[in-house]
Amino acid sequence: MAKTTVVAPAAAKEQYLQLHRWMCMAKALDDRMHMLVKQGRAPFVGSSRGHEGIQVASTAALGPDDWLVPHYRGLANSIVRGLTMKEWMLAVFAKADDPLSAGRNIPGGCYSYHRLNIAPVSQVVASWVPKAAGIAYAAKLQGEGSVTLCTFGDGATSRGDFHEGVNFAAVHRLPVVFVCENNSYAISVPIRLQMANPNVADRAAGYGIAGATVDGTDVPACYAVCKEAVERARRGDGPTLIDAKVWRMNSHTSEDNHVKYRGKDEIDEAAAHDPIARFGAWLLERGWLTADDLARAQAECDAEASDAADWAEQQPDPIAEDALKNVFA
Ligand SMILES: Cc1ncc(C[n+]2csc(CCOP(=O)(O)OP(=O)(O)O)c2C)c(N)n1
Repeated sequence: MAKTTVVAPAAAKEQYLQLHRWMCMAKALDDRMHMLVKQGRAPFVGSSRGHEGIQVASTAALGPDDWLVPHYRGLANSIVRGLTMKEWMLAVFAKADDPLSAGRNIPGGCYSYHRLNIAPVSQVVASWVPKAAGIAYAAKLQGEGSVTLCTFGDGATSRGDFHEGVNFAAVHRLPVVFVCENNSYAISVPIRLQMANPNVADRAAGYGIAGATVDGTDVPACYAVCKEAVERARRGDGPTLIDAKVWRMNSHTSEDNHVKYRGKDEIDEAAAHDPIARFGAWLLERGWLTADDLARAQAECDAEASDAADWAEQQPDPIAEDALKNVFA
């Protein structure tokens, strides 16, 4: 079963265009969800705007049998693995056929998707880091050859789970790539109150593993760094800790209002670091897309997201009798 589309090393034109398309899909879903929340039709959105560059690049560096353990902000990661807009919208509307959590969890908050080797997204910050190490450990013991990609925010690196997971992976030279999507906020807590050294990858030396810092809005740079890390993991040379600097363009979630703790200048600056605009300009410079192509790509994705939402909203709700299904205690 094909689990994902793989972008080969030294990605060529068509592969870069595919990365751009995935970013547009993520933006389209994100924008549509914000609209649905405002209309009272959807409950919640934890936006991935600003993170799409590192998300598509890191996930595209994986192979079809590799594993993705993303954080709750990882919509673009899941899209690269093969999540469709309709599937995402089934989850947004908590429908019976939602393949992510059968309508049980907030959109994007907690889910897994076995068909796409995505397991498991959790709201408990950093709890998935030891799980990613465990998946990689199992793969190593079973001689499977798969690599696990684990993503999290800068705030997650302050938790004990982060240390335990990365240290275990380092000691056992596990095939795992840790990507910190460093947006310099944990909800309203700025990075200066989380760590005295804002460069998360500097900690790699302390664990005895490889580390790399990359501009997370620079898609080709992210792809190169992540591809190298995946290859390192696959040949048995252990984990890599990547610090990808990004800008969170929206509030933490739709339950938050960043105007209360970020100045206007900073919010404007975050908007100026849109990885989709940056990557679009890069494609334009190469003559691989025209301005019209860029606008059309986004418009097509926006229309697909709108159709997916309208379709999903009409699908059947879960039945009451199923409320306790798969609840063990
Ligand atoms: C163990 C735990 N503590 C607190 C929270 C509340 N919480 C949810 S998201 C979040 C911020 C995490 O920030 P970061 O890891 O930087 O990721 P970001 O959301 O910025 O992408 C917090 C504190 C939680 N979900 N789990």
